[in-house]
Amino acid sequence: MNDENNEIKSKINIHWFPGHMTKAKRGMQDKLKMVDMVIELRDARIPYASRNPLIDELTQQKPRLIILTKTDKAEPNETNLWIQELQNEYTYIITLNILKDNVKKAILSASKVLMKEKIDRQIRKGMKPRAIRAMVCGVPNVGKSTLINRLANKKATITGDKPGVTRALQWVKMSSELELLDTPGVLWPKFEDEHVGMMLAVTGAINDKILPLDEIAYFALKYLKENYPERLIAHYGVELIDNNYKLFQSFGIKKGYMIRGNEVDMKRVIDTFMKEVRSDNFGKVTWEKTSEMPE
Ligand SMILES: Nc1nc2c(ncn2[C@@H]2O[C@H](COP(=O)(O)OP(=O)(O)OP(=O)(O)O)[C@@H](O)[C@H]2O)c(=O)[nH]1
Ligand SMILES: [Mg+2]
Repeated sequence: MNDENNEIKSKINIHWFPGHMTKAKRGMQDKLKMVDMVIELRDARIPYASRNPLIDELTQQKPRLIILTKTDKAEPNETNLWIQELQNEYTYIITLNILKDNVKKAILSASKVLMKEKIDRQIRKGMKPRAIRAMVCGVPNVGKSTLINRLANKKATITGDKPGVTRALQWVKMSSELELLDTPGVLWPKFEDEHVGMMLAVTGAINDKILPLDEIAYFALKYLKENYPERLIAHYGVELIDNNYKLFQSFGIKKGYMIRGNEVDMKRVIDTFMKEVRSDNFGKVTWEKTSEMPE
């Protein structure tokens, strides 16, 4: 392992399980007794790294719907391969662009399938089926609150394009059929695998304030150069030279990010590059391919 990776690992391990996540974990544990099922969101760009072992551990006993979100930002072919892979493990898994797709229809029909036995039992007893209560969980910034707002047709919870927006658990009623519990995005206290930390950092699930952002940017640049070189060329209009420091400098020159006359403002270059990486400036990018994942 080189020094660069050591640096990233130590910084992530020290700071990345803030107090509100410990509280959230306890809150989720408490509320689990009250919910019928769990809706777990994972990021379609990083389906392996955004699987949260803490959620696996907490929610084992509950029926679980897995949703790969942000499919508009991931490569469709890769997403299909991931679905095939994950179908071996889970009963119900769907993909959603939460901003555009018909989320109501998708969630309601999936929930009814997962809850069928319970609903049938209530009907047999002559009862009107009670609203399904679902806990929505997943890593920070994956789209939990956005999903709930779309289901409720209103801004019932706060959303934002950064991790750690939701701080407390909150019930939101969608209809007489479905009630949802929004939860703060949680990570887990220690990354066993440094690749996972890197993936979560690249896609914006970890607060930048605790990250060595330039290391993350070098990693992202390397991956994009290897996998989507033509998109980088098209976006920046520069030749892709081997030396990544010099390449970042050439991005800065192209964008006119200069300080003190003729020096490139590297901080601005890196910050802008990471913003572009996390939006769709380089097209649809899947950061984890099924073919490269451990068994
Ligand atoms: N492109 C795209 N953006 C999405 C999608 N789902 C959510 N977003 C965006 O992702 C950002 C984070 O959404 P939130 O709903 O706040 O995420 P969260 O999971 O509640 O995050 P925390 O509360 O911080 O854990 C927002 O800017 C959303 O607009 C999606 O399917 N596609
Ligand atoms: Mg939220």
